[in-house]
Amino acid sequence: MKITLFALTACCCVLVCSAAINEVKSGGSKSGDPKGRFLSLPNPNKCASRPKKFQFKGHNYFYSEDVPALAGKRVDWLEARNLCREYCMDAVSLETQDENNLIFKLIQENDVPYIWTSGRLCDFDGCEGRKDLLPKNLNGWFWSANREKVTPTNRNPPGWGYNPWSQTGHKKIAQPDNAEFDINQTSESCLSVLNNVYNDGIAWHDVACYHEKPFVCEDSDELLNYVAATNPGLRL
Ligand SMILES: [Ca+2]
Repeated sequence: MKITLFALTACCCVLVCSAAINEVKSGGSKSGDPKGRFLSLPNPNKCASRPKKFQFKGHNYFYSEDVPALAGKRVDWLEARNLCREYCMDAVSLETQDENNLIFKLIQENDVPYIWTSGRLCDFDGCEGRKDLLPKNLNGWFWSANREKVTPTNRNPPGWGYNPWSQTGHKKIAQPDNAEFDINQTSESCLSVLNNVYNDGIAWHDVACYHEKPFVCEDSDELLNYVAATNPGLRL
């Protein structure tokens, strides 16, 4: 069974294993993952019993602290994705204002300090030469769970009444500001929602991917379809 996985730059249709590995090989080695790790494959039994803490538009979600197996875990960005992916989910992608509001509400009501999302800066192998991604701080962001582009960071996304990126941060300028690069040359390539860390309310920030945070997982259509097709009769 084949499913489709797109690198942001190249459209390829290959077996899920090799696609997942290729994606991380291209995205991993020079993308702030010095450990050279790969994306995890889904575990069919975990997919079937995945936590379904809340739903939105046909997708299930959970906050890692609400799941006994994950409570207390603070992990880097790739590990957050991988822990979600074992459940046929991925770190959350916030493509619409309604979905973003839902996650902001979860953060507010549970006094969550910050979470990882699937948001990623396309600054790894395969991203160079893409004029449409320049300048990177405005046009280089995408949701890695589904490769959908993020609206240019200095604009309200279409249909939104606000810009979800914080207008301040470490350098007292609008996000993304790649602030850590000035401190230790580590790029802020991953998208976190922070809860009032800079007295700025709940808002998006670019953050270096090695920081350890809790996370929100969201159903991955791609992984659910793959596991459904390769495990006939499994109830997902
Ligand atoms: Ca930042």
